[in-house]
Formats: sequence, C-alpha cells, structure tokens
Amino acid sequence: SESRIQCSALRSKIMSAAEAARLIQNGANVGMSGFTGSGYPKVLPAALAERITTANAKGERFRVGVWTGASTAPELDGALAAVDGIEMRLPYQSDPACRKRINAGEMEYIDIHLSHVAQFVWSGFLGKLDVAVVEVGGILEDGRLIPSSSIGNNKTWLDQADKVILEVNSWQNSRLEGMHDIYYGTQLPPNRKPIPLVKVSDRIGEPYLRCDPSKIVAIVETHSPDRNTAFSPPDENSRLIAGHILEFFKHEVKKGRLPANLLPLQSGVGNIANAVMAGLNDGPFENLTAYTEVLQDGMLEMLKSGKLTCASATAFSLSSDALGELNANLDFYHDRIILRAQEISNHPEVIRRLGVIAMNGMIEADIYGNVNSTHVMGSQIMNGIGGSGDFARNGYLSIFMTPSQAKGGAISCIVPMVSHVDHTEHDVQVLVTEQGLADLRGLSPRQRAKAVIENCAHPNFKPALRDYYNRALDQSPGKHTPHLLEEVYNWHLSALRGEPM
Ligand code: 0RQ
Repeated sequence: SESRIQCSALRSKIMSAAEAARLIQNGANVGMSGFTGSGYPKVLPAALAERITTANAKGERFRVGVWTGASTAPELDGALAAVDGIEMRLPYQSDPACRKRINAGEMEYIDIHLSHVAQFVWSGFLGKLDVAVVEVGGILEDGRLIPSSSIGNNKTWLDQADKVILEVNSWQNSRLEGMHDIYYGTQLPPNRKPIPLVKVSDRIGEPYLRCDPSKIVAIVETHSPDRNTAFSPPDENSRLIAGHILEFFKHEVKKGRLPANLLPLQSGVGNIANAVMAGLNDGPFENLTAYTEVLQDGMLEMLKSGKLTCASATAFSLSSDALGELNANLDFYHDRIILRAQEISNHPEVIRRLGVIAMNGMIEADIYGNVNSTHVMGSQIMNGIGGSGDFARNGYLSIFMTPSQAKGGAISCIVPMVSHVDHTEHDVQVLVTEQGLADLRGLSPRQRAKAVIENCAHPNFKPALRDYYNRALDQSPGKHTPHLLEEVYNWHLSALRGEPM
C-alpha cells in the first residue's frame, strides 16, 4: 500500500520483482535481509531464480553470492539453491536444498561467527558487496527505513552495497516501528570506542535504518507473511534437559554465583532451547531478562507471564500461533522487546559485560568437553555455528545441550573425540543431556572425562566410553589428555558404515 512509502520521491522506483531482478548481474554479491525465517525478501529471490533459469536455458552460467543475517526460508535459500544459483553462501543456513548442494560440493559455504560478518565486510575480507535486497516495514518521508521483523546485517548491507533493492512488506505489523535500536557508532580499529550498552533494556541508537536514497534502484511491494517455524511440544528428553538446567541454576543461586533473577539469558535455535524456556516459565525465577539472538515462542510466553521483563534480540523466530499472539498484542510487547543489528546482539564486548548465560544445542561433545555444533560425522554440514560461538566464548556461563543419543540410539552424542570442533574445551563450561549435567568448570581434562562419561553419556554407551578412557589412560603417551589416536574415530567410522557405534 502507498501509505507504507511516505517518501514521494522514491515512489518512481516501484516496480515488479521481475523488473528488479534484472538489476542484479551474474557474479554479483547480494546482501539479503533475513534471520531465522523472519524479515527476508519474499519475492525478489524467486524472480532472481527465474532469471537464472532463463540464463541457464540459453547455456549461460548465472550465479550470485548470497550473504544474509542467518538462515532464511524456502522462498530465498530454497528457491536459489533449487536452480543452482548460489556460488557462495554465508554466514549461516539451515535449508535442506542448500545443505544438499553444499555437501555435494556444488556450493561454496563460509560458516562464520555471526558477530564477525559486518566487520569482515567493512574490512573488505569478503570482497565487494554489489547489491542489497532488504525487506522493510515502510519508508519515512525523509527516506529513513522502518526495519522489519529482523535486523541481522541490514545496516551493513545498506551501507556497503552499490545498489539497494527494497521490499516493502505491508504484511509486517506497522506497530513494529520503534522496537528497533540501530547503533551507528561502531568503528574499525584503531578507532573503536566502548559500546555504551550496560543493561539489556538500554537503547543506544535510533529506531530507523539509514540509506542513501540515490542508491535505491528498485522498490518492490509485497504482502507476505514470514515463514513460521513450528515447534514440537517439549518431548521427554527436552523436559529432562530443562529440569537439569533449572536444578543447576537453583544451585548456583544458592552458592551465590548467580543473582536470584539469574543473568541475561541467551537461548539458541530448536526444540530443546524452547523447552528450557518453558521450564523457566514454570520455574521459581522472577524478573528475568534475555540478551539473545533469536526470540522464540518460549521467550514470548515468558514475556507474557511477566517472568521475563525485557528481551533484546536481532530477530523473531516464532511459530504461527506465537506470531499471531505477538501481532494481536504488539502494544504489550512493544516496549519489552528491542531488536538490534546482529553485530550488537552478538557483540563479544557486550555479552562479556552483561554476563550472559549462553544455552545452545550441539551435535556431539567429547569426553574432554570439545563441542561439535555443525558437522555430522566430521564432513557433512548441518546448519552452521551461527551465534553459538559468540555467546559461548564470551558468556558468564556457557552451556551446551543435546539428547545423549541420535538416530534412535544408533549414535552416541558423547564420543571419544569430536569429529569437528566448533567450541573447544576452553569455551565449554557445562554439558547437559537427558541423563544429567556435567559442570566442567575447574576440572582438569581427566576429571572432565569422568564427569562427562558418568553424568551425560547414555547407559548403552557408558561401558564403551569407560573402556576407551581407561585404556587411553593406560596406553596414551601423554597422560594430560589421554587418547588412543589409532582408534579415536572408530565410533564415527562405524556409524558411517551404518553399523552401531
Ligand atoms: O537430524 O532430523 O535428520 O534426524 O541433527 O538434531 O536433535 O533435532 O537438535 O534441532 O536442536 O539441532 C546442533 C543442529 C541441533 C542446532 C543443532 C541430527 C539429528 C537431527 C538436529 P534429523 P536435533 P536441534 C543461536 C545458536 C548451531 C547454531 C547455534 C544448531 C539433526 O542446535 O544448528 O547454536 N546449532 N546457534 O538426528 C548424527 C549426531 C547427531 C545427529 C544430532 N551426533 N550424529 N546426527 N543429529 N546429533 C541461533 C543462531 O545462530 C541462528
């Protein structure tokens, strides 16, 4: 609708998605909005995919680099991967078609810390950004942009790209206006200053994105909902994991190592993270806050119940029910939620200062506490590291959680040595499975191995893990972190052959 575009000078740029897609050339690097299924461009990617299909039919190769905030949706990653139109993807994806191309060696993928993306682009490490394709909620009279349901790297894309294509999505709630906080004070070294954010609720920037109007080459109007991620109701394992974490928090409060209202919470993607929030919502802690990357259903419920007083994130990641709740009661949520650029939501300095409690999922952990978040059997990418490293390395507490077994019990998620390392033993403080919790703080490698095996491994795999560890202790040339290198990956090799671990 016209009222979303208040800047009359820009109305001449309104065109169809197909016309806008013609402004993107083969080989371009395209910075797209989008973060965990919210705020991504809804129609331009499909139009670009069609342009690519037409080019391919004529025997021409047409591929682009696709940079985003994090994961997007089938309409973006799915559509472009289907036509093999992505040369290079970064920094995070979770799309099945994309994943397949990457694992087949048909698409390049750089899996980087989400807090690093903006500064890598400013520094020129990733090459030139040619085009920005950004969904917005509206355009003000003076050309400033009302952000959408995620911010991600949009500020950087708008700043760095030569050309800007905007999708103005009238489906996005107009009451989102004012919930965002865009900080324009970030610099590259040697000119950096402290980020002046000392409380979760602090606003340090402005509610709008700036964009040089002369760079705007196209405006496409849409009216499309964000993808809705459905969460399964917490299963038994998730409830047990949540229970162990709650017990641990109570213990830490009793010991005086956590305040009664804990510290700002960060919770990753997926069903377990959501279950932990549900557990906290029924738990004894009051006046909680969240300094996180994605705001899932569980956190929205905690805001509603009053358990959570304020949440800072860079994006929503809600089921359709929760999205309905948010939109129906946006007046209530408006001043309790702040959306920031991902370089701030995930900023190491801020995470360290606030003392965030980081809770993230993992694929596997080893007996010494190294964690693999990204690769199945050492070589097959699942999603990416996302923000887990930003929060784990810099948080006050860094917790990783997983069911103790995968694939119906064929695979142990506790292994002698992880097949890929995302978070080293130095960044992992607490491991949790449905079996129990291992607090690794203050333990040496040999003490950690005992805690991880005894507290976290599934009983079906405990004897084999004890046996491995005891023989390693006996035969390993070094007794600090004992290992038997000749058999350390036997578990994974068995699984790759389709045999039990
Ligand atoms: O695959 O569905 O095909 O069976 O991995 O596993 O148990 O459903 O767990 O959805 O919580 O995802 C680490 C991937 C966990 C996620 C990961 C298989 C399992 C299943 C998913 P199937 P579950 P979750 C901030 C934080 C990195 C990013 C991050 C993730 C699939 O948490 O991407 O933390 N984290 N960001 O079967 C073989 C094993 C396995 C295994 C699980 N040991 N071996 N397969 N699976 N363990 C948010 C952002 O950054 C945006």
